[in-house]
Amino acid sequence: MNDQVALSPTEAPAKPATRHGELLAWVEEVARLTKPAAIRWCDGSDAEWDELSAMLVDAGTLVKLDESKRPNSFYARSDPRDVARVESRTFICSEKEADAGPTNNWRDPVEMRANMQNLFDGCMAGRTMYVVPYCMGPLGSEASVVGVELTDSAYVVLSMKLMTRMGKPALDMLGDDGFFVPCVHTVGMPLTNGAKDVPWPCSDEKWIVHYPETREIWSYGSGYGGNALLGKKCLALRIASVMARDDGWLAEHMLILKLTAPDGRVHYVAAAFPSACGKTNMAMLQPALSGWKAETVGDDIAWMRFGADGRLYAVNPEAGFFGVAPGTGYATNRNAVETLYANAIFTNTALTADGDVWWEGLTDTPPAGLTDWRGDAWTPESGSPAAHPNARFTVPASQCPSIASEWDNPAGVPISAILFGGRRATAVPLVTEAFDWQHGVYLAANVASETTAAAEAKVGTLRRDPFAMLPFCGYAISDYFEHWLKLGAGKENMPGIYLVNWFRKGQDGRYLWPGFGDNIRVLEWILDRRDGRVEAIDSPVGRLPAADGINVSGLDISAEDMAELLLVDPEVWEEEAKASARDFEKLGKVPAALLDEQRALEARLAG
Ligand code: SAT
Ligand code: MN
Repeated sequence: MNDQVALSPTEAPAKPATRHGELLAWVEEVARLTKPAAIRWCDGSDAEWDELSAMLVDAGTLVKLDESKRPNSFYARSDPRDVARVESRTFICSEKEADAGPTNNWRDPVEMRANMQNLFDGCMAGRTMYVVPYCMGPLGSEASVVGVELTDSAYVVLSMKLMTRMGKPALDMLGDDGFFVPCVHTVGMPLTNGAKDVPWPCSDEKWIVHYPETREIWSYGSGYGGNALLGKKCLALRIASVMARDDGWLAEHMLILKLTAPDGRVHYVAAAFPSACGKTNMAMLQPALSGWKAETVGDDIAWMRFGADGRLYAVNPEAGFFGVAPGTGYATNRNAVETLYANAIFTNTALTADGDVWWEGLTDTPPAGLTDWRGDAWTPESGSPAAHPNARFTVPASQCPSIASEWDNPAGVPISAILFGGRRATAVPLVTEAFDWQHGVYLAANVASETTAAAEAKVGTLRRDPFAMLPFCGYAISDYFEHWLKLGAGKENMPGIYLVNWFRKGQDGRYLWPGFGDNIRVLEWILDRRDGRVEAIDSPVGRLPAADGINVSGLDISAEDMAELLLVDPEVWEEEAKASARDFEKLGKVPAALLDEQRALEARLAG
């Protein structure tokens, strides 16, 4: 058993609680390479959390927040060079370059392995290597996947406890010979020759490396979010998307939401948006229409498989939320704010004078005496935000007031509709229904969004982001389209596919749609469509609500604004169609069915 006592981590016993031969041998092999001062097997216990968090407070990595305001919660300030995912440094090292496709960075796996051997040689010197077993998906479910992350970051260990089913239960599930995804992570700052540690160790050199065929992940140089918490984007999306392709299921960048209509009808929807487009807000929606109830199943990732009834069932593989803090407040997402009452880690928000956290949008006026995410005294006159735009909270999903009782159910929830969206100031209507599955795949393949701060790309430019999976698909995106097409072909019980856009602006630059809780009005239309209760109008780009199709009762919106929200301007769409065709060309190969859809769209626009 893993009976840890409160020793300093360098003294902590390296006693593994498993007889899994392959795991034991791999841990030893990685330790031989990375040369840590100690090895510690993590059990995920509260005692371990207490010990490691106290150690990180001593090291200056964490600040303990005021216990009376936010019990058992911590604040971290990252190195300013380590604040987001690094897509330019993310690699899919499939055996064949074509299998990574033109939208992923590819390197030959043999060369990359040699490179990794060099980089990782001695990279954990002076540090503890933590062995972090974790399970993506409900414990005990056959559909869940166990990963083991070896990391020299205790901040990662604590974050993994919040984000996954971590520690002993995951190790027990693995048994003596179960399958696991090996994940190796280092901050890339060995403590050699008397080097002094810093509060947020990281490296200028960053590598986020995936070997899809052998289902392995190696990550170097970053301590942040999706670069370092390898269960999330690396395993549950990039590696899982490859497993899903091979085994006939879907691993998607989607929230899962349960909706109960005033008459008691229950529907579950999944929705994909590029990072930082309000996914967490929608996952915790507070319906503005009375009588509706919305409950959260997941906010970022959905794994979907066919049930015995031929419907698609979704599970949330995660156990926590890693959400963008700025813009999250009582007005925009009360459920998120209330989830954060305790047991949370905040990274790169601002710190208040009385030991709590603050960020833009939490309250209308900032409290006096803030320290910003860089550690400097901050006032509204400072000229830069107090919280980094990609500041994050990490918190257990179970604390969410809107969590659905079935969120942890291994059977998952049956999906009625799949929504795709992005931030589009122009062109794209509030909601469009796909004519059929194949057309829906075409719509999803053409999702585009104005970029945000979640990745290093320039903020505010339009980027095509098929299925909101561009940074997360572990294989060639055209093969991924093919997988989606095949999966739904000829099946009767598939969910409807919808394109939504909460971000359309008027000529005067104003947002036309209020968004947030009022999005229930669009969801109501979608679910009424699923239940055959409302008509839709054919347009060249898909089926739209009638002019009075969206329930706007109690909403202060003009008929002109509503018309503009649903407008399909043929001239604008001719340009959109051309852009789609150009972007398809960049992919090299595109499934014939999608080229058919492209031609059909052009014909409808011309016709
Ligand atoms: O940093 S993460 O990749 O986990 C968050 C995101 O970009 O959505
Ligand atoms: Mn995401």
